Amino acid sequence: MKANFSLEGKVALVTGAAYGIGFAIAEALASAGAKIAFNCRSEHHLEEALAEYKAKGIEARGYICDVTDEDGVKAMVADITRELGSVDILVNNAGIIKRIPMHEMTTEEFRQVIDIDLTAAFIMSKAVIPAMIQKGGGKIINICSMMSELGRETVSAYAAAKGGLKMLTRNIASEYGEYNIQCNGIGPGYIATPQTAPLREPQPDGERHPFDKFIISKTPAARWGTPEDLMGPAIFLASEASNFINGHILYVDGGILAYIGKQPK
Ligand code: NAP
Ligand code: GCO
Repeated sequence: MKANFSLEGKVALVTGAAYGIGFAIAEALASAGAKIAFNCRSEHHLEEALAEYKAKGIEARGYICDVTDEDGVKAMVADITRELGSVDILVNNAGIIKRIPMHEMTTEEFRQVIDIDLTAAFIMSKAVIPAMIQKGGGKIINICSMMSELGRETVSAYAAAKGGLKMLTRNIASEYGEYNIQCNGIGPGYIATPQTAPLREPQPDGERHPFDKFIISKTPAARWGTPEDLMGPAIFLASEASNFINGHILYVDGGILAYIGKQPK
């Protein structure tokens, strides 16, 4: 038996794929043969992304839809089903972070992060699971984080959401595995995207940002990841090659979680 990585004939919906990790994952799934749908909130981001997909020879369908808006999500999934076919592969990628010390964070700010990074994966998955059951299977990939396993100062809401997303992943796998639905997570390490740009901003004296140096020293690969580092893992978890993998979080972190760190000089 040969491993089958082809996504020919599949419809993939990648949330928040206007740029960053989502864009690279959508590009990867398209390269394996999938038809691509994506969403984001800003019209400006949507237009730019559509032009970028086109420049890469990808005919992606883009939708303005906030993943926390359940009615909007249902309408988008209905449009995709009508225009491309029912969703075979859902990638819950849309996410935000707020870096605020926990004792200074408002409850509203905490809830906003939980809404986008955790509750939306529930809303999105709910919207596609019935059609997957009817069709005889499907793939859901949740974009988790180092913060599904680790904490650090200022990211309490994000870590709570991404830890929750890891467990939602395991629960979807548990609840729908019998319908041939595989739900797995990808846990990216520190990836150079707009979300992490403030952590890489050079200092006024031209020195690298202290967090930038810290991450390089914490990563055995000794570099930041790129969105392209997530392409192969996404194709694998979206394809038949991973049909007996369910409820797993695949960390793509250059070795961060394996490493105790360098001793101080
Ligand atoms: P990013 O550069 O900030 O991109 C986020 C994308 O999500 C954009 O397309 C954005 O477009 C969209 N988006 C945000 N909120 C949305 C909402 N409510 N509804 C619909 N779309 C929304 O982020 P990234 O670094 O690529 O991260 C993508 C995912 O990977 C996130 O879940 C993030 O937590 C996770 N992650 C990132 C890293 C990292 O180091 N970068 C590491 C681990 C995990 P609009 O603004 O137009 O909506
Ligand atoms: C932070 C970062 C992280 C990354 C990523 C790590 O402030 O620590 O933004 O949380 O984005 O999720 O895997």
